[in-house]
Amino acid sequence: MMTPMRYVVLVLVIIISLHFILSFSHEEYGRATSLSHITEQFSGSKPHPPYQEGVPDDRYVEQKPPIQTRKANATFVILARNGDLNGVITSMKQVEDRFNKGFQYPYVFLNEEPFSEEFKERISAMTDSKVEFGLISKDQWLQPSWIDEDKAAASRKDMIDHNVIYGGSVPYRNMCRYNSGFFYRHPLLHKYKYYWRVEPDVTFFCDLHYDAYQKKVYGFTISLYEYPATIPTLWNAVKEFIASNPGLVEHDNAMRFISDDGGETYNNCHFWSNFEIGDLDFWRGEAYSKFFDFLDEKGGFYYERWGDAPVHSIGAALFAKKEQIHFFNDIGYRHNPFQHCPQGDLHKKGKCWCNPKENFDYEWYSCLKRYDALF
Ligand SMILES: Nc1nc2c(ncn2[C@@H]2O[C@H](COP(=O)(O)OP(=O)(O)OP(=O)(O)O)[C@@H](O)[C@H]2O)c(=O)[nH]1
Ligand SMILES: [Mg+2]
Repeated sequence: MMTPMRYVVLVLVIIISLHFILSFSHEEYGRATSLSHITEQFSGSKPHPPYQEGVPDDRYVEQKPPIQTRKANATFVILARNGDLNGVITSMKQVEDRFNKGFQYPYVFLNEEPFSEEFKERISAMTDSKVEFGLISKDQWLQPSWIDEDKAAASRKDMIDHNVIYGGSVPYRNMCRYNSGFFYRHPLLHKYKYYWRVEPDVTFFCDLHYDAYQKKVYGFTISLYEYPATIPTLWNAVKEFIASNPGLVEHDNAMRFISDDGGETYNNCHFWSNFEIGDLDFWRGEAYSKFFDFLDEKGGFYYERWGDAPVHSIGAALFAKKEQIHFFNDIGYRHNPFQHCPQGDLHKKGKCWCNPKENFDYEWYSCLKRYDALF
């Protein structure tokens, strides 16, 4: 004879068994009777659309390790303001996807103001590589006190009157001087030998599956003419420096890239420095260090508007061997308004998405023909 208690237990066992069977065989029933769902019902929180549960972990493919091991002691360098964040992210995402996923070279960000938490968080979330954020000391960034401000202000006004691009800007001049003579001395860069400079809002068109740090002194993708109005006395200063330091000039140099008359005049050709892959030790070396100090003492970064592109280019052309200056023909690159788009097999090899017809290399304003003529 079954006691009433036994009936109760039996019924309970049947109900619980049915519950488990239905939970496993009917997804909807399982979800509706799950503890979390019941808790949600009691706590008043709403059910959510299925996509909010995300993709199950087991559907993710394991991340591949870097396809190449890093060969160089190198880093990316990005000088930027907090306000440049979106443009920096645009550039950096492409650097990661086109190249750095396979290498995981680190990044150094530099700014004369502290980077905001938002900047640091959004940048760090973009890469598995090490990222460091550095502060630039004011004495390396700001217009030096020995600059005659009245003279500098008069020059700025004159450039505004003549519509010289960035002619009225002191911060732009600070940036050009810092890039010319200080970035490679920042403590965060001491440990590195090579760097790749990246600017906000640039485009990288092609996949690059080899290590771009090639132990050259200076690499470029676009070369063009400088606005003469920004550098009226730069070449005189360069000639003065050469005359008093003949031993520092490399014998097998690239003078013919920057001068068409054996050094008498500057032809205004320069490598466009918003893209650079270069050797930090070259800038830190005796020849370029003395060259920069000499130019800096002339005050032309403020009395005129000397850019880091002509200053770097003249330095590389004079103090490096011409073979140490490398044209990255396979790096499809755009910084408005110019782009280098690889041609033919290189375009195919890099799976480039730029239109090969839009290529600055041999436009009238490009200096590539002068680089070609060096060899
Ligand atoms: N921290 C900091 N970075 C700056 C400042 N001005 C420019 N930069 C950075 O220096 C680099 C060059 O500045 P750009 O404004 O791009 O100069 P540009 O390439 O000659 O001119 P655009 O044609 O406007 O791009 C970029 O990486 C900028 O983010 C500044 O005042 N502070
Ligand atoms: Mg720029």
